[in-house]
Amino acid sequence: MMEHLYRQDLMHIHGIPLYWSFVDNWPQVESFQAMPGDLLITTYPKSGTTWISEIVDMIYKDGDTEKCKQDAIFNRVPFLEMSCPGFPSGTDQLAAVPSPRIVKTHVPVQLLPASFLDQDCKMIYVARNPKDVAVSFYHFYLMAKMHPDPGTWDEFLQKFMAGNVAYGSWYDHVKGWWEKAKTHRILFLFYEDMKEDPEREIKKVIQFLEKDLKQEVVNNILHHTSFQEMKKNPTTNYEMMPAWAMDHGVSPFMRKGMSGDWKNYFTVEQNKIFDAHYKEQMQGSTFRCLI
Ligand code: A3P
Ligand code: EST
Repeated sequence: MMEHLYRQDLMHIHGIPLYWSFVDNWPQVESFQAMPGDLLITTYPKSGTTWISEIVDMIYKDGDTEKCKQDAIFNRVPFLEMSCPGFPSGTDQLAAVPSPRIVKTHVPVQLLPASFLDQDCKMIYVARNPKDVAVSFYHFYLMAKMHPDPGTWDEFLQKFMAGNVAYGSWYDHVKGWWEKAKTHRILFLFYEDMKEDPEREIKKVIQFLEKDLKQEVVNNILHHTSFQEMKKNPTTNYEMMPAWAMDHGVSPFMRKGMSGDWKNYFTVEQNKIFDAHYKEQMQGSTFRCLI
């Protein structure tokens, strides 16, 4: 029934490859009016967006699991640039949410609606090892048929390195946001740090949001936002999305949730080429992450 939406080529919005269905609503994205109390969660896709979203929403709700379970994560934290037949647009969803809102976006920094900067909104960026991002993105392409056909893993990896995937170059994305974080209120986090010591990273978020939560509440947030819990929670695992949009039988949204899964996909040769390309792309930047 919705097959006509599937597997079409990406379009370009200000030079960035994006889903064709996002194009029509772009004027609403550009003119989006952020409010001073809005918090922006900004990531390159597959970097832990859903994870940090659930953590932040739990902090906003003082660790009340029941309140969080009242609605799907994609409604509690609307996706700014989302637009697709059969769904409310992100901008329409946000218009109905009372302040203080939590907003999700994947846009590269140069496409960020100006109002977020004008209002000096707080933002949280999460970066992840690009090798794991590529593997996760490949599986997302397979299960969410709005994406073009990814081809073989090797073909997809080449597209990823060339920035010929949704949201464009991972390298440009992290470099752009890394620079922005030097002058704006942006908490810059890493997926691998969150895996290594989630309590430490959650406490950073609590401090950044100027909240004061009891250790007992922190423990509850830790438990509720663990991969195992989020995988079985229908409000966080995306199983509330219609099956035509996401086929969890092909690959579940909550796939593995680990650091270093790339080692199961990259050949020795692919890894060598990737490392050389990474070095070339990231030279001149002070950004560092695990690869
Ligand atoms: P994998 O495909 O490697 O498993 P995003 O939310 O940005 O789309 O990112 C999705 C990735 O984050 C998936 O990675 C998913 O499994 C992982 N993820 C989601 N929740 C997580 C959690 N609580 N802990 C660790 N990883 C999580
Ligand atoms: C893209 C990135 C992301 O982090 C989350 C989502 C959730 C909603 C997805 C969208 C996406 C990609 C395009 C869709 C959309 C639901 C319908 C549309 O087909 C899969």
